[in-house]
Amino acid sequence: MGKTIIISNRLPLQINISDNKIEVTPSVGGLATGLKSFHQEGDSIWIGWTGLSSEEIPEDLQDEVEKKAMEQNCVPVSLTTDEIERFYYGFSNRTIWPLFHYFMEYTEFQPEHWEGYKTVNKKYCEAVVERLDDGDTVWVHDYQLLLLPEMIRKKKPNVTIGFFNHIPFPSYEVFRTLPWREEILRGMLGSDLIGFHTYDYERHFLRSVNRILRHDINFNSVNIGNRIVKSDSFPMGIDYNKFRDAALEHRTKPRSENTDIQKKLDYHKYVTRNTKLILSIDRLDYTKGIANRIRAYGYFLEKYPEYQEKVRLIMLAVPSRTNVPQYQLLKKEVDELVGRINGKFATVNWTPIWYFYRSMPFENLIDLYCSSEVALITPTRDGMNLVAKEYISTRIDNTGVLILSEMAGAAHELNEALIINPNNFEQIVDTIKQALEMPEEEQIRRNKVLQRRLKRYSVEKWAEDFMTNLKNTRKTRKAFKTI
Ligand code: ADQ
Repeated sequence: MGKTIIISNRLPLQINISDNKIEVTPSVGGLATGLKSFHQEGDSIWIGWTGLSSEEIPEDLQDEVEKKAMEQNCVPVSLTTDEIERFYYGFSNRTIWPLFHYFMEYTEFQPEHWEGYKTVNKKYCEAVVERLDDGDTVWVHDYQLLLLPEMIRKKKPNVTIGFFNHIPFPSYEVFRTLPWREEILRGMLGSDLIGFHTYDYERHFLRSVNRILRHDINFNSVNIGNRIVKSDSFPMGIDYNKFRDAALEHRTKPRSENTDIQKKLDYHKYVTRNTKLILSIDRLDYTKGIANRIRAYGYFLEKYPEYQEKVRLIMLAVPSRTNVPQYQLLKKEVDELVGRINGKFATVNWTPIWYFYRSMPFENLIDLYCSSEVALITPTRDGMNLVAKEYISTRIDNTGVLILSEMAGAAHELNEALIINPNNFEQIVDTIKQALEMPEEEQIRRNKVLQRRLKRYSVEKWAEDFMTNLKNTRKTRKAFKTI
């Protein structure tokens, strides 16, 4: 039994360098949590980028950064500013990201970005191969590393490789527009198992493989001649117990220990006679439908004026990919929309939208989940959407209403939420009203079912399920060889 090598664009840790001192702290993202059991308890290493360019790490500190990362079984891949520009901001976030989310008008096809993408995938490959022993299992993550499985396979033909795609896989008609479509598919097919959040993404992928590369597909297996590649859907869950326990603690702790945000929330609810809170949390990304959501909320206040001063939208947007022009434009649009709606409807006692453009500590996230009567999640496309799941898991008394876009992978599992089409303004507006007026018994009935499901298929279960299926492909491979 060999070790497991996990590879993702970013390592599950944060590195801060100040006054020539290095501080390494673990990050708490969903992926890091989900793979914790494999990574910390088992024999495994994690390979990825630290988030800092090689120019940002002083030369005399580079060995120490590596040493500190290794203490957490992490291996940093060093990237230059130019590589980050072409691989990360370029091909990953100006080609693959918009294309796979159906934003054709934002998709750039720049050969120099493609070259950068290949170069950096090769760098990751070298880092993996250097540490790879016979019998090891490799698990590659996400759209930044689509070429990596094939690169590793060429160097180590017998290794077991899994790949998980965290974003949608688009339909064949969209995917075929990519000039490097064959290379991308061949890159992915270097794996033994390819995982997607939903069955639809998997079908889109298999159809592209069949139409573009002409490989035979048998149910969920691709026959590529000398090997069989399997695909399947594994809807990623959340660390249910972590959110549940935090919400329980939030409920039982004395008021005097409340965070500043919680104190503010309580105060404003009191002053404005129990204003209901509608929560919106995302990275500031054009796929998340944030601008339309604000417009719909403004229209809601206009269409149902009886709700003015009775409701507030709390909008949390995490800065993201701020070097990419579309993200800068979106930031401007959101700032303006928030200003316009607050300017139009605000009263002395009431601001219709509270907008935070920053990341928040976990404790504050829990305050917001626990205090909001409604969560409004309206992406135009989203691989899964973990915020929807996190909101439901913190509703200890089972109240609360989730409004969720049918374009999020999570909508396939969370049918008891109020499912909307993010492009249907009237529907969003009327669903906000329906959510605010939903009887408590109905909220409880819906959320109980959702919570049972989230508890059962947690992120740990997701990781375990993927790894079990990946290891099973070894048997298939042996059987295939003996035919
Ligand atoms: P993301 O697009 O980043 O992930 P999402 O799944 O919603 O989207 O995860 C965001 C995470 O960030 C959540 O865990 C949330 O708690 C946290 N977060 C959001 N706002 C925050 C804030 N202001 N402060 C602190 N934390 C905040 C990609 C895909 C998704 C897919 C995931 C996992 O785009 O579709 O669900 O990967 O596969």
